[in-house]
Amino acid sequence: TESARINGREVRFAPGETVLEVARRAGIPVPTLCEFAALAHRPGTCRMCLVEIKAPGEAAYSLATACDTRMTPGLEVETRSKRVREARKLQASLLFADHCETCSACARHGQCELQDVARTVGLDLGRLSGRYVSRTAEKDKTAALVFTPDKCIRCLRCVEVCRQVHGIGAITFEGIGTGAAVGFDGRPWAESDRCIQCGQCTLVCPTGALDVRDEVDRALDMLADPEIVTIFQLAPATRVTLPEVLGLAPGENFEGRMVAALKGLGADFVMDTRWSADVTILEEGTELIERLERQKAAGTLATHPDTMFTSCCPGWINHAEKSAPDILEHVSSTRSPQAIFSALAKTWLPQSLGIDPARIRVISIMPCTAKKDEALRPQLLREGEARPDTDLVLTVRELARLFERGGVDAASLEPVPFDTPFMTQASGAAQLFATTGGVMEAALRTVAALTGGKAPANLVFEPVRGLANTKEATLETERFGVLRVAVVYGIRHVGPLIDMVRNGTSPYHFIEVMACPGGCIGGGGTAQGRWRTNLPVRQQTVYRIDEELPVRSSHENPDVVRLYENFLKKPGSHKAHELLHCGYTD
Ligand code: HC1
Ligand code: SF4
Repeated sequence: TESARINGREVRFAPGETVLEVARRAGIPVPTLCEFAALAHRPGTCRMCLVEIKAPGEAAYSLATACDTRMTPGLEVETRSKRVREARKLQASLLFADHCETCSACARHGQCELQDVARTVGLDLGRLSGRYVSRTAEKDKTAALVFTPDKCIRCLRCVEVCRQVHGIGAITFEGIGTGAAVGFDGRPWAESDRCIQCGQCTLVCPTGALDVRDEVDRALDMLADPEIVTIFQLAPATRVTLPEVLGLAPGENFEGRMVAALKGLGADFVMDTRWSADVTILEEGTELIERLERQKAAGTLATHPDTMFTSCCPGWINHAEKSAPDILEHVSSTRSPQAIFSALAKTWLPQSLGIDPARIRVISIMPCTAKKDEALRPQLLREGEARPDTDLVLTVRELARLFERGGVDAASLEPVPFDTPFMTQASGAAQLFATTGGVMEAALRTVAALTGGKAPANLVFEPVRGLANTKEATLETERFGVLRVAVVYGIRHVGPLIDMVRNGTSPYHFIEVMACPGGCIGGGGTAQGRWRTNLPVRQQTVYRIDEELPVRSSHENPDVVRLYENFLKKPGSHKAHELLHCGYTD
């Protein structure tokens, strides 16, 4: 290593390291905005990380950006001189001069990186205040997301996350001069032929420029209406991702407190999407076994598997429809657990409890932005119904706002169990849905049981666990021989698998695809400003909940067995197809 000095203190560094990296390691703060270490992103557009540098032999210090200036032997760096402080202040005021002045109405207010930097440098708006000319007053909205151009500081983190995670490049840099901002190929966002609505961009955006569409007031309206029966469903990943949104450490299962808080706000029923995840496994597992039977009969089972993809991630479905419609015939027709829950909450539940279905509103709480988009799919509309089965989807971030606006402090409440007896009991397998590999592990448990397969004694399928982008496993079965499966997240990593299926070389019988890093625990509706950092803890919490549940496999969930006995007859039945399956747009 070499040596240099920051603020007169000796620091060691390896060749190639930047001034910013060395300063950070030494615990010396340097404000940044556009830089994003987890994406190795340092476009140098915000100029907030200004420092003074002086190389050996130079007479005077000069200003430089720490993020893209390499440390060199003997370099003298000053991070807090008057000149540095004034330069940063000026830089921050220039950013604010080009930013709409509506902080108090912004969802990021109080948690905005631009505000944080302003406070750090001691921003003084001075003569630049009040002169902002709006780029466009229009917000660009989709069913799930909102882009406010006036809040874009051109850091390009969103462009990078879309490229690196999905390889899609749905977000582009557009316009020139003060009119420049990110955009969507020059079209309205809703018309993008690439964006999958996963919301990863909203997790890395430092300001409120890219965010989820806020529908909290719709939920409050429903809760306040005495004519309406509100039924909440809580997705598997919500209970492990809410703590961070509330500013707490991850690692705890918050479901009991979520139930308590929603009950406190007047929810009529609080139920569990994990229950319908178990139903999903029965439907999807049956579909898979039927496919395998056909291949067995045709003699292609081992040589040319007819690969089936999972269908519960709407980000993945949006991608398949937009960019690979020819493989839709390989996508399971089973609806997602969200959609299955809602279909049954509007049919089986009211029939069993004697409630008028027209009074019911299903509000689903999701870690996901794309679920808002999924809820509006025309393929999910029951015949003769004008209203979608899922009436409203709130992300975990909106749930925290619902608690705030409703005046409940979820963290301080005593946990309360879900409402019984309907649609709440869940297996450990259903909890696993929250993480990459979880849908597959849940399916393997049930498929093994139904086909004479060799499942591990503890039911833990290690090869599909963990946070690798692509995983593979095999299952030996009596009925079908060896089944090969793959698990992938990040649309970028599904490309090679799609190609194999297309050209007939896929060795896999079943492939799980989730769009977001780590699966839903990394969903676009979870905590901002913590991109990928806490995925291992969130995932371990999911595994722990699975182990603690008395029933570990979907087909052994007594509440699901009852559903089939009393209503659907058997998985894959006519009624099950009508309510729990769907087609796609190609
Ligand atoms: Fe997911 Fe799913 S696991 S898609 O990630 O299949 O959002 O949590 O609810 O529907 O169950 C999300 C999570 C969620 C569905 C289930
Ligand atoms: Fe939504 Fe989960 Fe898919 Fe992300 S991985 S788009 S959170 S369903």
